Amino acid sequence: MQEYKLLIDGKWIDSSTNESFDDINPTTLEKIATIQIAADIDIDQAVNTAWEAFGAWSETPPPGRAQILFKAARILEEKKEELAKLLTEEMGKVISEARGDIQEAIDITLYAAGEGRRMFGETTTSELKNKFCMTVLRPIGVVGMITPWNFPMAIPAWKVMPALVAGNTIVMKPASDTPLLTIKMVEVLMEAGLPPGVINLVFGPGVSVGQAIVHHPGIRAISFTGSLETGKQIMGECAKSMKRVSLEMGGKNPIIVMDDADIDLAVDGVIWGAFGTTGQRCTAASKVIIHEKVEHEFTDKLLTRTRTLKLGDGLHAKTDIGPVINQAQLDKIAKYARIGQDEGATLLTGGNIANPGLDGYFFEPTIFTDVDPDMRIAQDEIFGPVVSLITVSDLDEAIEVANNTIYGLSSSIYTRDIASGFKAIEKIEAGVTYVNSSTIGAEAHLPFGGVKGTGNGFREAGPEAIKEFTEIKAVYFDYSGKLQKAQID
Ligand code: UN1
Repeated sequence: MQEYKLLIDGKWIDSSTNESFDDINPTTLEKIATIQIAADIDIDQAVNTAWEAFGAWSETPPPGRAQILFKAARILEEKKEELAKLLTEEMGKVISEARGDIQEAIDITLYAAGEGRRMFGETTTSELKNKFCMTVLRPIGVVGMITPWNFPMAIPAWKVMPALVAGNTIVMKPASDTPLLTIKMVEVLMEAGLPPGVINLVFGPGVSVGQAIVHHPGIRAISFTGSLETGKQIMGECAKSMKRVSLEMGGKNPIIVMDDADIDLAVDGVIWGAFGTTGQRCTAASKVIIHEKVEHEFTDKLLTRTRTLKLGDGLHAKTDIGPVINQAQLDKIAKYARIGQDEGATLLTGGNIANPGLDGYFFEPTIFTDVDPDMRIAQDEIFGPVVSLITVSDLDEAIEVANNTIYGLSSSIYTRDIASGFKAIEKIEAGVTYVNSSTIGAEAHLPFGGVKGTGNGFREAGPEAIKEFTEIKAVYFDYSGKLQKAQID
């Protein structure tokens, strides 16, 4: 079994803690790898190294930086199948979704590489003669990244690729449940020619290693994807040192099914949104809001489809649902299945830990009906295969229920009425709205992120990704040869 050390200055070096943790396959509970835990002193070294690398990297013209990303994308394409298999082994999602995770990383790598020739500022006139004004984008410096386990390669790539093309250097802590795919991605970047020290990898718990990154005075910005609770703590810490912080947190994403919807299509969307990735997406559809006129038809069809879903090893092509990531998540999901029943919702199917003949962490796909919008199962992000059905009598009520959440990431409406579709786009408080499609499936060239408790105004992917990782500088170029005074002359 392989042991992974820390990556500092392009070399794998021993951590100073002499401690490590196991990387476990959630399907079989077999150990995949051992990972060394970083000490504060290692993080200091990683930050110093990243600053040393920053000089030359930030001076490399963006199209040159982009060349490395183009090459990395090609290598990722060649290794896609091998990486997808490893991803399923490490994280548990089914192989088709694991391929999607790698593809999403490839997409953002190519997209960010393209941005290398589009790092546009703006030009404008001055209020004075013989003076020219423009904006230029500058890298921030050393950026700290803390990433989750549910998209082990796509989410690290969403952060790393735009940050690199923008000229930053990086100290990164991937999730302890899934560090291998980040390690593989960084190995690919080095193979493509990324200079030593531009990305440094440290591993270990959020409470020690994550906090050390957040506190470090040498880190200028933090990019975090994870829970709202941790995001709030990080934002509070970053306020103390005035670090820029971009946060991508939870969701309680609604699908509205109107009385004029294509019901079969809506059932497909809910199955995919609620149970895809075993419900472990921040975009998962965990709240379905159904018009009372189609409640019975929709619920019957959803139940029939849900009963056909096969739990098992994600490497088998016939498996629909893989395990959840670890024991703590399994316990949390089981707890919410009990909470739903205690609150008075009707458990239509599921609700139990499952045993498909494997040692891993399996939970039955679970549907609650008769859910009141204020119940905890309709409010809290469960991050598992649990969906709550809520009945409403019109679109206004549906939108009110959709917005009755502290989060605002993704959302969806199934309707054949154009006006209902546009009203949902206008009124749902979310960073993403789908019409006649599920809540999941964001593409690399559109901005991704949310409102309210989901984020703090930043967006990842799309053109916004460059903004997350650059500072904008206003430039005044005076060629008059005399002192000109704005607002006065
Ligand atoms: C996440 O769950 O954190 O739209 C990201 C989607 C994916 C990204 C999800 N493309 O579901």
